[in-house]
Amino acid sequence: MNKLITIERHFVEEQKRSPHATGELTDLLYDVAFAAKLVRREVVRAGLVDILGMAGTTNVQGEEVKKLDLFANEKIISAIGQHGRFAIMGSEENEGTIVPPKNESGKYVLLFDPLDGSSNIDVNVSVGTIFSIYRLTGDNPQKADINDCLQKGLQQVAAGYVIYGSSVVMVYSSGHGVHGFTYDPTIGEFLLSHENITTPKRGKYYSINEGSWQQLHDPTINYINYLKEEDEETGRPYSTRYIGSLVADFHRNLLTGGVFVYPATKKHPNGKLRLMYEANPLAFICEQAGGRATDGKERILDINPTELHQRTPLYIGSENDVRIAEEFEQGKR
Ligand code: AHM
Ligand code: MG
Repeated sequence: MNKLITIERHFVEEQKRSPHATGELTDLLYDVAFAAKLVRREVVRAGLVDILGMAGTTNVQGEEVKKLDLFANEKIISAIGQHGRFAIMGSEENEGTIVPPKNESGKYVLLFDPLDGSSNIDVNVSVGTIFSIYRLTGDNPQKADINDCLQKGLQQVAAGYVIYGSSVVMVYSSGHGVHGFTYDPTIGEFLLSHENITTPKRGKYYSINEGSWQQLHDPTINYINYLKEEDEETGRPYSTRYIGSLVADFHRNLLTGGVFVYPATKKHPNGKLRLMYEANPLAFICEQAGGRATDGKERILDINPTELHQRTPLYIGSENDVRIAEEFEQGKR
């Protein structure tokens, strides 16, 4: 029988690999996994919304039913905030930063997208939580402010995501490879299912919202047309796969190889996706798995952020595919 390794055990083993580790990162990753279980509990009941009550109404217990993304946001803030391990947090659902009640000892920053893929929430299609962890820039948690949140992606100490799909999977990296855990609801544990994920150098899928074709700039159009050309040697044409939940599209491409593109468009000059909540954490994971992530000109992890909710164009996935996308974007092809 295969050895069962829980996520907690894995965090502890990872910690032993860093001689100066204090165990704090292990604790806060465990907090994130715990919060994911709370969100999962609600997501799997989403189909019961007709019985339990629509968002904005009152359910049979007389409680107000919350929209799932707002529910996830509140759960994560309260589950994670209560231990005081994070001095400051930022969520895609909150305009400003969040200071947890017990912030006297936390040395870390948490940025997260509580439930990504909002258009898929009500139709039983996979959605996800994305998170990103940084160290405070100073050593006084009481002085933590927005500048602690506005660090380059390269400064992340850990990042990951949870997919609520046909099974629930948590993928994370603390800088020593990428590892995936599948939730076993019968024992309430995330179990190691994907150790040391590496992404193929070249993929077979491309993921873009082609409905916005008229809004695309020429370099992007040329790149997508290139992926559709027939060429046996380079494995083209690629197949299209687009779920519309970034986490799910990214996860599939990570495992099978491929490129996800949300470019700058005529309507959205900076793209749609958020640098701090979506692009940076996934870029960290992707690079750790041997992939690449860019805005077309600059490596995502090198971008100097200026705003919490800053948007960025995103090309992410298999190294060779992203390199070719960059060549198109930079007019080299
Ligand atoms: P959200 O944070 O409101 O859910 O938006 C982000 C989502 C991503 O999950 C997905 O990749 C993208 O929006 C899809 O956008 P579009 O509908 O424009 O293709
Ligand atoms: Mg999102």
